[in-house]
Order: sequence, then C-alpha cells, then structure tokens
Amino acid sequence: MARNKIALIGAGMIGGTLAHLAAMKEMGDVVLFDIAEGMPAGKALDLSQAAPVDGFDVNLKGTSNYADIAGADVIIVTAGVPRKPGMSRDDLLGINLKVMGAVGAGIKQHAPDAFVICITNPLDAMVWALREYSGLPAEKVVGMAGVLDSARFRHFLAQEFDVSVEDVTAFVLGGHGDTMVPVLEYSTVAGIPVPDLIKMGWSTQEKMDAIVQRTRSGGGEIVQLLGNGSAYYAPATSAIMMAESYLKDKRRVLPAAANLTGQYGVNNLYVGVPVVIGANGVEKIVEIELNAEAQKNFDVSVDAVKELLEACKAIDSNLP
Ligand code: A3D
Repeated sequence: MARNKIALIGAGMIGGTLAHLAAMKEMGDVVLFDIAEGMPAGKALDLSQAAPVDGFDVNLKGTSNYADIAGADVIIVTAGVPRKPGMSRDDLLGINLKVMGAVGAGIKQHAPDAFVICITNPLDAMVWALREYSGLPAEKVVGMAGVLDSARFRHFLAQEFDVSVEDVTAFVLGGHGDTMVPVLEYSTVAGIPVPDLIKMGWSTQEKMDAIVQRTRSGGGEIVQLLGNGSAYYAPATSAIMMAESYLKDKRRVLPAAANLTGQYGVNNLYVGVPVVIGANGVEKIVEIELNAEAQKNFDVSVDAVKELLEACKAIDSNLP
C-alpha cells in the first residue's frame, strides 16, 4: 500500500512545525512547498536527519514547484504573511487574498482530489476564497481555527479548575477573531457543564468572563509576546488532528470553518461550527440550538465574516 502524501503549502513557522509533527506521527510522505527558494528544501533535509534518531520512515521533500504536490491526500495551507504586533488579522486580507489565488490554482491543477485545510488568516475569508479559487467541492476545503480556539479555552479552563486538560471540553463557535463565540453551557469538566461548576463553587462568572475574553484575544497575546510573528505550535497541532481525522476516517467532531448552506440561518459563508470529519471530508455540520446570547454573538461574528468577504470581492471582482 502506498504511503499517504501530505503537502504543506507555506513552509514557514507553522509549515515547518506541521512537517515535524506529520513526520513524527508517520502520517505519510511530506512535501514542503514555499515560494522562498531553498528554505523548504533546507527544512526537509533538516527533518530528514532527525528521522534516524527518532525512527520515522517518511520521505520529506522541499520544493517551489507545484507539480510536486501531485497526488497529495491532504494539503495544509499556511502560505501568506502572519500578523505583526498591532496588525489585526484583517490587515492581512489584501496580501493573503492574492496568495490564495496562486495556491488555489496550484491545487486545482495538481491535486484536485486532496482534502484541504486552510490556516492562513483572516481565516474565514481566506478559506472561502481558497475554495472559490481551487474549485474543489466545499466538503473538501475546511478552515482550521476552532480546534485551536477551543484548545486555548480548554487550557485556561483547566488552569482555573486545576484539573487535567484532558477532562476539559470546550465549545467555540463563529468566526476566528475577536468575535469568536466561546459557549460556556457546552463546555464541561468530565461532562459537568461550566455553569454547574460555577454553582458548585469551583469558579465565578467573573472569572469565566475573563477567560472567555482571554480566549478571544488568545492569538494577539502570543503575537505581542513573540514580537515577530504569530503562534505556530498549537495551530500546527490542531491542523494535524483534523488531517488525522480525515486520513483515518475517525469521524471526529471538531469545530472548524465550514461552508454553511442554510445551517444556523447562514448561506454560502465559511464560519466556525462543529463538524464531523471523516473519509469524505466534512461529512456533517452539527447544528445546535443556541441560547439568545450565543445567537446574538454568533450573528455579530457572521456579520464580521460577511464584511471580510465584501472586502475580498472589492479587491477581486471575479469572486462571486
Ligand atoms: P510564516 O512563518 O511567515 O510562513 C508563511 C510562509 O508562506 C512563508 O514561508 C512565506 O514564504 C510563504 N508564502 C508566502 N507567499 C506564498 C505563496 N504565494 N506560495 C507559497 N508560500 C508562500 O507564517 P506562519 O507559518 O507563522 O503563519 C502562516 C499563516 O497562518 C498566517 O497567515 C497566520 O496569520 C496564520 N495563522 C492562523 C491561525 C489560525 O488559527 C487560523 C493561527 C496562527 C497563524
């Protein structure tokens, strides 16, 4: 049986981390693609030299030629520029939209059967544009944000409750950005919803509100600390989880930016919702009933995504 093939478009901080994780997990052979000459080959060679030490048998190749992604089962896109301190995700829009045009054309020509996970920001707009430019079916193009946002939420909740992160589940909806909607009612410790834990005296509503706010600005906090670039370990880990669910047909239920076709009252927009990821890509969109506050916050988030799409269309009139 042939090995799976994972193509990483963008071999920067997240791309390199993705390559390391994919190789260590022996998910398949790895192609690192970047427009920067030499760098992807350098990273591939460096990682190949870790293989004898760690004992993973995969081939790693760095390239600037789209033909090398042919036959990829999974493609993870991080191509573009990350945020610098003081920049919002939306500031990246103009630059990264052009990058999505080039990446979409490369995927369309060389790997139209792949499952594509987009990470490039502003996420909800870029994944939508990538789907348009690539022409792939919507269930095969998905955006990574929710797994990361809910991981941040879980980390903060586990710290507050002083329990294992493994026993904390967290629920985050909406666009990736300051308008994301962490939902406390659906976030639990070993199945006990957070509002019940507050009643049990484990924490207070004020502390939970502060955690929700810290989750919303979790990416910005890291951008400030790093001083040059944005988070990459947790974003890469999150995308790898989504790729594994597809490759192993695990049917994990994960929050991801998916193309909505009427669910949550939204049409033709990529927004973060719980989805089932299996061998056919996004196999199901989970539609839950939201309470009035979550619905209000979700609507604000959807409006923010709509604004981004309008900005994309103003830049490229070929977009629908
Ligand atoms: P960085 O280390 O700069 O890597 C980006 C790479 O893309 C660089 O190596 C560039 O050379 C390359 N690149 C630029 N243009 C092209 C092109 N046309 N084709 C191929 N490669 C190209 O950034 P990073 O890895 O830290 O972040 C990558 C993206 O992920 C950024 O847009 C971030 O904002 C975004 N990001 C998203 C999240 C989410 O949760 C959605 C989290 C963290 C970062």
